[in-house]
Amino acid sequence: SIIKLVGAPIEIGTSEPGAVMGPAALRTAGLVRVLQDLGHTVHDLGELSPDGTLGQRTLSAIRAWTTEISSMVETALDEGHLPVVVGGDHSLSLGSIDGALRHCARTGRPLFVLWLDAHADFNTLETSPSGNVHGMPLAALCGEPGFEALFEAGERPLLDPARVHLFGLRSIDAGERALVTQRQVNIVDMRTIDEFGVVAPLRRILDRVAAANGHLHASFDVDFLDPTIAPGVGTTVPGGATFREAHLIMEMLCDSGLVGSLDVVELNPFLDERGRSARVLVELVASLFGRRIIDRPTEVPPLE
Ligand code: DIR
Ligand code: MN
Ligand code: MN
Ligand code: MN
Repeated sequence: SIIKLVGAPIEIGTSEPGAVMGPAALRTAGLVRVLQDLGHTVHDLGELSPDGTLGQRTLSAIRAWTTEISSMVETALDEGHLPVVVGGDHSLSLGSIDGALRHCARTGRPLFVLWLDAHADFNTLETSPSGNVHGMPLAALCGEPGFEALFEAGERPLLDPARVHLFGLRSIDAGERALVTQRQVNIVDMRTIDEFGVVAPLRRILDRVAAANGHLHASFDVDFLDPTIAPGVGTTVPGGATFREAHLIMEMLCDSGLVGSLDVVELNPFLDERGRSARVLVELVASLFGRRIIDRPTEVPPLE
């Protein structure tokens, strides 16, 4: 399928300026070229810039982004393409997941979300200690009250929290901790990864999505990675995924063939070290889209 790439340079959802430069840094690091070199057709839709949002830091400005990203993603999926939204802060997932939900409501396939992130992003306006919307998108998408201002008026499809899989969690606020438990969000936290590695827990998630013939939306927050390999993000948390763990995850996602839409969010080039994080992200996206060292044999041949 054709990759529909769009930049969403939004930073209204965060208090750390710089995410607005994320899409430009990913392009500079070779994102489009790498995908083309893998044989993909990439339709680069450039950067979104919704009317009336310039300089605005309000919920209604975020709604303008949500609406625009949602319709772009929905249309791309309806046309059989694979939308990739690069940010920009994590509030852009309000739009990408809303669009995927609308598409899935029509096809009847269940939407699953793989949220690769140090954080749960399940705060509400009430539980959030920071007030930053990038820490709230999952709660809003799952229909927690108080988020009406973030979406167009009228009915919208809601995300089922039981189909959300947090992966790599290692920082959670007290209020959202209670909420994710109550809503039965699925969690593979860093302790689980330390005990079992990434393969077994991810395999279970992928098996579940495949068994349900689901659409998998992957949302990759840069802070999922360890700050030593990806310092270019506003909210680093120690103890993140290694390059090899993240790389293996991307290869498994590729092999599964299940990922139908993708976000790459929270890259902050202003905090990066000479483009390091951007380059790491491009490498990881390349693996997700089919770069491999050698083809895997279906069975490992016995040693002589
Ligand atoms: C924190 C940070 N939980 C908040 N969240 C971040 O502000 O709600 N998410 N950085 O990626
Ligand atoms: Mn996040
Ligand atoms: Mn549609
Ligand atoms: Mn995060």
